[in-house]
Amino acid sequence: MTLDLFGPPEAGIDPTPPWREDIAPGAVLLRRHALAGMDELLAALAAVAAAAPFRCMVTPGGLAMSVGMTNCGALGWVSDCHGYRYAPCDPDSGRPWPAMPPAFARLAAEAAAAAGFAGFAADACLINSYAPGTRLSLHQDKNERDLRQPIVTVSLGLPATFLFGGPRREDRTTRHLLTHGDVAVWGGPARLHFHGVLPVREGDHPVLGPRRVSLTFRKAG
Ligand code: MD6
Ligand code: FE
Repeated sequence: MTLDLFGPPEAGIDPTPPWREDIAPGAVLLRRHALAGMDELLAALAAVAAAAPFRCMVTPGGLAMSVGMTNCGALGWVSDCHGYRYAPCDPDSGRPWPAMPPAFARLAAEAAAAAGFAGFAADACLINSYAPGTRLSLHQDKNERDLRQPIVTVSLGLPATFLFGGPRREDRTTRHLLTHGDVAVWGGPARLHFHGVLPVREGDHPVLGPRRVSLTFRKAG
């Protein structure tokens, strides 16, 4: 018997866990990368959500977003009738956003470095909670000051299909099922690529229950 029975690894995929998949120049999925420190990550997530609860923000057009959001770090992503921006305080409480937990900062820096972006120091972490049926439509992240810094997203809980496109909205997109512990990093030539999340399917995750949670790290200021 030979290892040939299992076939050669697919092009671009290193099958050792955690493994990486290049999805575009400058964009990579670090599969299961967050599993190793998961207990600490989830404890920190619970502490942040207790201090700054998830809420549905309002778009500049006046519609309530379906995804629940909160933040931690020096800056938080907020949306209201005036537009999208980063703000140092939680508009619901008037207090600064909870500090970035060390476990969050470490994971973001380490994942960015693994993707080729050394020295990433996130000052903003947007935390999204997707109930089944909720989605994030195709968009670009372009409110950050230094577009040389990448975006790092950690997926937790229910799986979801991530859409990754190109620099123009009409560019074709590829679909990637993100599951618990997967980390996506995009920057460099992919920094302004359109992306989104298809409606999350019904389910009940053993650790997080009926939802997907994502942590999106940015150097915003
Ligand atoms: C995600 N989130 O939740 C990816 N971008 O998996 C985003 O891409 C995002 O939630 C800009 C503003 C809010 C977001
Ligand atoms: Fe985004």
